[in-house]
Amino acid sequence: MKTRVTELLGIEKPIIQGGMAWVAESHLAAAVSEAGGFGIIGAANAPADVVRNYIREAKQMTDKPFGVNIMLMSPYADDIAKVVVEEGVAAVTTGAGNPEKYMEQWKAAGIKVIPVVASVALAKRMERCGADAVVAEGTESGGHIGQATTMTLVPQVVDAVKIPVIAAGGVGDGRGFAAAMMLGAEAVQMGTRFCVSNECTVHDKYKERILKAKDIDSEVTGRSHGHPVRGLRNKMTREYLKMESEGATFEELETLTLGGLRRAVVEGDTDNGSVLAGQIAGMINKRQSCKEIIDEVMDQAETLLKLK
Ligand code: TUI
Repeated sequence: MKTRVTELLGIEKPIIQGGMAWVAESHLAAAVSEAGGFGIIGAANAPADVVRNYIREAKQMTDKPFGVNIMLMSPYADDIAKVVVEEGVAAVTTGAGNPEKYMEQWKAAGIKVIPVVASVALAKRMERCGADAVVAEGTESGGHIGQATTMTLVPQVVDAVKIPVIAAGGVGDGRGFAAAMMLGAEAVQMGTRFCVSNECTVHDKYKERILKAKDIDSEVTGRSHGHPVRGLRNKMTREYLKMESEGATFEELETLTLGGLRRAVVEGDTDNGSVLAGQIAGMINKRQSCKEIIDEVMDQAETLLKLK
């Protein structure tokens, strides 16, 4: 299937892997790119040299293009903005902020720039600054989220900009893919489904938690301090929400979550750690390779869209 996004990124299938913090490292990104999609290394809060190593590792594992997601709240964002230029990555996606100040240097280096947006306003602004495409990410997503749903956000962003739109949030199979195309998207970004892939290096207990999750098992913490984050309900989210409802300060809440994602991803502590995942987790119930996932999604979508 060819779209402006497959052309832009030089990929076969219009499926992009979300730049999940702590989860999206070199093995996952390389496997998704090898399978014909677009793999992304999630820089999250990692220092620049760690990200540089991930990029070099991924280059050893695939000759296909891949990208880096820069989480703009990271204290290392400025350094990582330079690393992607030095290492010549094909594309950068950004999250949790406005990447305007970096756009000129990335464009000058020939890097495709694809900001992740949660609003029409930011999408329009990114287009004006020279973005090549945007990911319109609905509130169904895991991790740091905006307010609008994918169903409402994607068509509004499609109407507001001329650049291609990639739909994210709640897409986990060929039906979600086909629906996104109907809304005007030219690719999808999936995170949670790739998180349980064989090539994903997260702790097995993290994968098990996603595989066992039901439709309404996710919870949003952090709304009171303006950084809402979606993850699967556990001891930590219950405690967090209780403290939040009792008016706990940002600092008090931070102590509860500090290092929480590492605790879940690396140590497999899915009770006290942050098991970030999207609402689609309820539908994700099998382990597969990235190639199997991409082939299955495309096959199902092409049948539904009557392309074959
Ligand atoms: O960034 C994401 N998802 C993420 S980042 C992340 S790391 C983290 N962990 C714990 C707490 C906070 C972050 C985990 N998941 N998705 C893209 C996204 N961007 N979602 C929402 C936004 C966003 C929100 C506000 C983008 C821009 C924005 O305002 C910018 C502006 O200046 O208007």
